Amino acid sequence: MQSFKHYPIANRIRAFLFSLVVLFSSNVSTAQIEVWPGDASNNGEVNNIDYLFIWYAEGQVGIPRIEPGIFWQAYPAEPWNQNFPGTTLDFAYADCDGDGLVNENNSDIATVSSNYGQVRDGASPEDLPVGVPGMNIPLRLERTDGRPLFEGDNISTQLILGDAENPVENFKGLAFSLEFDPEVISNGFSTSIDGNSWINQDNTGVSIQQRVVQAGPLNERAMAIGKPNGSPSGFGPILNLGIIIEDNVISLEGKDSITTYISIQRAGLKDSTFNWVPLATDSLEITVYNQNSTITTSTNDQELEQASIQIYPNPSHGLVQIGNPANIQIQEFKVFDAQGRLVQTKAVNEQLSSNTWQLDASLPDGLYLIQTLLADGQAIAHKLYLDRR
Ligand SMILES: [Ca+2]
Ligand SMILES: [Ca+2]
Repeated sequence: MQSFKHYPIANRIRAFLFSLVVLFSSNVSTAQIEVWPGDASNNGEVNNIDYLFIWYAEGQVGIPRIEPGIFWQAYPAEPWNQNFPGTTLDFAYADCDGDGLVNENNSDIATVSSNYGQVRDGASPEDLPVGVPGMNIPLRLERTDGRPLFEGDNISTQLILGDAENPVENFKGLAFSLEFDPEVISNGFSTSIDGNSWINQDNTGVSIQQRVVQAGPLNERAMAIGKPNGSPSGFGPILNLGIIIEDNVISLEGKDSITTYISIQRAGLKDSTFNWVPLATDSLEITVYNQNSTITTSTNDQELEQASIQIYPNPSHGLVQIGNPANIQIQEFKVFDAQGRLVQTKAVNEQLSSNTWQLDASLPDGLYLIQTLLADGQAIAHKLYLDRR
């Protein structure tokens, strides 16, 4: 029975002797370090950038912590004496759970997620280089559908990283935040890796971590995308992002449209040398049209005329109804597509009080401009959204 009590002391003596052996058998310092679980970059805060450090150190093996654990506190640890390239940062910091192995499938990644947003005294934000458009690797969201947007609509987008002029070499990880107005854009983004993307042509898998946090009046979707087991080169789409417009956008009331932006902030790209690569980011502009009002592009002078000539319903299933209570003499209607091409004309030979006509069946769904030419030579314009669904 006595002997059981002695085992822990024997273990401690053994650990002490081991550390003496390590101390005298190598020239490098074995001074203990302090690991704050989740802060793999050891800059004092836990955020999406820490995922990149873990993915980079994937598979590294070192000394397990005497006291493993994942609470937000300092844990003493033996340094592994292997650093991230070009830094004095020990891989031991990336072993968030202290089991002696950096592995995204043990709890190292989960520890970043559970301690996300924690900050300790003396934290200093990562210094991310900012790129110049046309000179550095671009990072932007691009819509894959061109149609006008209304409340409740889904927007299909792709995240584009790199282009032919500025391709990505030896990609290891990307961290960035999407900032958006929560009154217009829902938190419910959907994300999927494009199966044909250059980022997974090596078939070693792509890791994604993301979470939504509030950032003042805006919301922030912090994202991290990494390749723990590969470092592909290429350019173009890497991620499909589905974005949802809120059903009820209060600020749209009484207006024809509002414009909002999804901006890319705090973007950092790591390559296989572990350097930060500058990124040139761009915002995605989104215009949401009001389904309940006539959408016009009028100048002030035209507003009276437009008030007396209505084009409805909007969106239209193909049938255009003309409201003309003041019996203004109309000469002709011209229909232009969103690129400004004339796609249909409709002559009117008599005074029109109320009439209907069909948009050409060949016209695809989308936004059109209906120009009404009056007998007195004036032209007025209405936007009309064609949706045959
Ligand atoms: Ca950190
Ligand atoms: Ca670990």
